Amino acid sequence: MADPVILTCCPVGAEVMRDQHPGVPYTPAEIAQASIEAVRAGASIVHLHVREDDGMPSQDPARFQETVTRIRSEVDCIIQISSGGAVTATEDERLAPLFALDPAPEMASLTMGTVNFGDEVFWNPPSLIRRFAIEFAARGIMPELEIFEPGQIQAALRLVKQGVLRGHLHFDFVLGVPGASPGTAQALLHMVAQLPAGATWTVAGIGAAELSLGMVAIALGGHVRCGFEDNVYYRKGEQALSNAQLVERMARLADESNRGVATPDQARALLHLPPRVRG
Ligand code: KMH
Ligand code: ZN
Repeated sequence: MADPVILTCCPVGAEVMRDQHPGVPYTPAEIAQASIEAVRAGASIVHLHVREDDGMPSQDPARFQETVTRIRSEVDCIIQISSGGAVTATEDERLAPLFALDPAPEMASLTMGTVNFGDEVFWNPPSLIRRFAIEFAARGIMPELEIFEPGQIQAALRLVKQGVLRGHLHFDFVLGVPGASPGTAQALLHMVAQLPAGATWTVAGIGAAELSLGMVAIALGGHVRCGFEDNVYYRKGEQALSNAQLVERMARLADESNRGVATPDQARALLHLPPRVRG
């Protein structure tokens, strides 16, 4: 039987605002509550961004700390801090929560290259990636290698060859960002085919691709990310009730496909993380 599906919930990103969905969580309490509900619905990883109270994107370590502490007080899950932040964040701002969080998080995202991001540019030159990878390793933080374009897989494999990235490799294919790789099965298959043996992967489809690529990933043996960072719709024209509702649907699909969902400890084992609870 195939491995259980690791569901990641991304309850809020840096872009989607309340004018697009009134339930987008902004405060640490709101983001923590959405995360807790998502974990109870089957997510074993929470990919975390924070906002200011007015919804502006933030990398404020204190807001991350409060959010993580609130989540930890209710549920066990793997916390994955965003080191991507918003396109406007500086390198130091993006790293700040990783330096400050106590204990260090188990995971953080690490994007493997610069990519067009709608009308913006998400800036990730090789020097930034290398610096982030070294800082992660120094703190025992496992990177989720975020891939927006196929060449970024080669950038990751180059860092493996150079010894900068070590240990188990876990990729996240973010597909369907306007102006970047499309949210299609063909794009996903093209990327999965380039992974080295033993690597694990997740797909984060943007908008309607969250559901379609989630189903493809479940069928292929991959893992799935869903949540308001990527998509606020349950179906065309109908907003999702909550992040948890999106996770619940993916958990049902994983069950129907005879894979089921991974518990946090099963996810740790599949990702070669130590079997322990940290921040
Ligand atoms: N908000 C995007 C510019 C990540 O979390 O690492 C970057 C992003 C990636 O969301
Ligand atoms: Zn993110």
